[in-house]
Amino acid sequence: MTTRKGLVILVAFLLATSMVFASGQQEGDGAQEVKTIRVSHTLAPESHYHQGLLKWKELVEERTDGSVMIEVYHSAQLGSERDVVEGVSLGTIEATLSSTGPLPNFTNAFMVFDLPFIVQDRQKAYEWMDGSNGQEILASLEGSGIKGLGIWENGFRNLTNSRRFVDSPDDMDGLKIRLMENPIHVATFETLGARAVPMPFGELFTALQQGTVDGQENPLVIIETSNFYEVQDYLSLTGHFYSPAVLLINLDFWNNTLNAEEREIVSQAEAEARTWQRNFSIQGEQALRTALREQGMEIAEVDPAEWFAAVQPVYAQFADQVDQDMVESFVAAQQ
Ligand code: EAX
Repeated sequence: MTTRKGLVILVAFLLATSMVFASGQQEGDGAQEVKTIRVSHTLAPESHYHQGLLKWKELVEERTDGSVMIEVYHSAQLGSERDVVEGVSLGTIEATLSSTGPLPNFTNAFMVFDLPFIVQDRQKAYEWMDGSNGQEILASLEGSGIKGLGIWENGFRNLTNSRRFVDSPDDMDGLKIRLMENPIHVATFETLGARAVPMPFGELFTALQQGTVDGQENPLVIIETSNFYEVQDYLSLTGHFYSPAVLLINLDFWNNTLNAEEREIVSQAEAEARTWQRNFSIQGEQALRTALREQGMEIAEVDPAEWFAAVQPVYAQFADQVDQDMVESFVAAQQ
């Protein structure tokens, strides 16, 4: 109740400020026009998403002398990933950093990343994502009114649950696992024998706490910063999906509100913040294992080859929806 009320007040406030901003623009009083990028994400302020976006904000505001300002909204304050990506497409919000979870609603191009165990060498995967293939995948959103700025990191996803120590795929049988609302993710867990429950991230902590689901899967940084260890005793280091985080901005805002010089600065800052964010993410990993163990989680190291073998059918299942040339290219780039 209170959160919903808070959200209504926040939305009203945002509408009011954008109206003031719009009328200021119309008056053309000669004052420097400030362009604001509101960027939304679902994670906690301590997360790699938030810290990376703060880096982007710092670089952009400094280099544009404050003519472009970035406001970062965390913890799904402005909505779920699905709603906010839709908002960026419509232009009701300027930008978001989102997982690939909701992107199949717009384009099949990102589904290559959703395949289990597709990333085997993270550094080589970064190079591929930053190169022409990544650009082509990002450009597939333009028909939906979205400019993809770059592919950041969510991370390797690991399984947690409250019921039992899960070491091999056989242990999955019947576990109710929350997944992103993504067809490949759902199919992968069904293949493993789990009961897949797609759900927005914002509802997940409560669902775990109330036992609506037994488990979930996310990178360690999220398991830690979203306090999932409080309601999940078992962690399996499956690393079954590599989850990119895609920085998206409304295409019309990009083309028509920002000028060429600002676009250049915003892009350059994006590339630097992306590298910074990936490093931040990698550097945190070892400490996160220790921290989660200290919080009482029992950790299964698992044999990734055994899990990879168990989910093979998913590749055939989605062969006609995922661009096979992209899959081959991505795999070959990591040899
Ligand atoms: O993008 O929904 C999820 O589990 C995602 O990992 C999270 O929202 C960050």
